[in-house]
Amino acid sequence: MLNDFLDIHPEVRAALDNNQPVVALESTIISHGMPYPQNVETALKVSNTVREAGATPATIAIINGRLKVGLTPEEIELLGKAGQSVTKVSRRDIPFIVASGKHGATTVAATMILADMAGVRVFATGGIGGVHRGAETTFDVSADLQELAQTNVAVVCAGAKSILDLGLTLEYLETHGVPVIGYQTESLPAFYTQSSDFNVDYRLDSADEIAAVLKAKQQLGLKGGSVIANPIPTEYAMPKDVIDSAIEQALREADEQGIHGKASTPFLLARVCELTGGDSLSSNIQLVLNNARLASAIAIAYCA
Ligand code: PSU
Ligand code: MN
Repeated sequence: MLNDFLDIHPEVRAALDNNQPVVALESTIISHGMPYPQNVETALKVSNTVREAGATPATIAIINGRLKVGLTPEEIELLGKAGQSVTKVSRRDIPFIVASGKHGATTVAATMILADMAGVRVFATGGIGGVHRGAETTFDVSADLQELAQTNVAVVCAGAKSILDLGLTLEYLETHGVPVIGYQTESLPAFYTQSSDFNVDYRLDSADEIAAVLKAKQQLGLKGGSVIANPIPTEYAMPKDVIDSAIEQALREADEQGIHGKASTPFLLARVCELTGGDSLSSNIQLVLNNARLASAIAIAYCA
């Protein structure tokens, strides 16, 4: 065992020992990113999608103070049912949840840390945290970005939501040497929509090409992660005006109610979902499944 605090699920352990592809999945998206029961249904569906694509899923969380790489369906249900009452755990929070023996749902940053401890190199999620709009006064920059700067895990996402400042998020990633790869696109996807006003750094059109870049980065000893931005499939994308106005309203309400810190992203996600009458949730579910498929293909190519 690499680490006394770490429990790697036997199925994940076996895959890693045999150089078989593994895809990490996060748990804040379960507890804080979607409502129950869609959160649990989606998490189980994402795991199945990874399996069907030929890789082993490893959902990551903290359960009773143990760092878990690979959850049982019962553990996924527990986190989904508990929802926002589970602690949202980023890098800062990990030792507190371990020391107190509690449960924690891991953000992109914390999931990357645990994946790295276990040796899992590819991770699928919905959206990463980023530089929030208005960050020039609030300083609200997600710890996900700093983690991408230092931890060797590639994150497949659908770009970044426009609750964030996409331009500043790209600038931050550039400064910290984190490449943003567009899968079959030059435009940075904006989560609910396939494109934005910003371009990715590199467009790559196949999982093999992406895996080759990840390998080269690893072999060169360049620390840090990569962002692989995978546009939402056309049929599930949302009309730009509908999603933009819901986001504007959610941002205004967050400001009026003084929502800040770690509560900000979950508040905005939940409000956008309510304001679009659940349409944004269906898009969210589909793009996560789409990311799980691409991440599996990359993990398979990476192991080949
Ligand atoms: N963006 C989403 N869905 C999510 C999150 C972000 O579209 O569920 C979650 C992820 O777990 C991400 C976290 O790591 O929010 C970022 O939170 P913060 O902005 O507080 O760092
Ligand atoms: Mn923040």
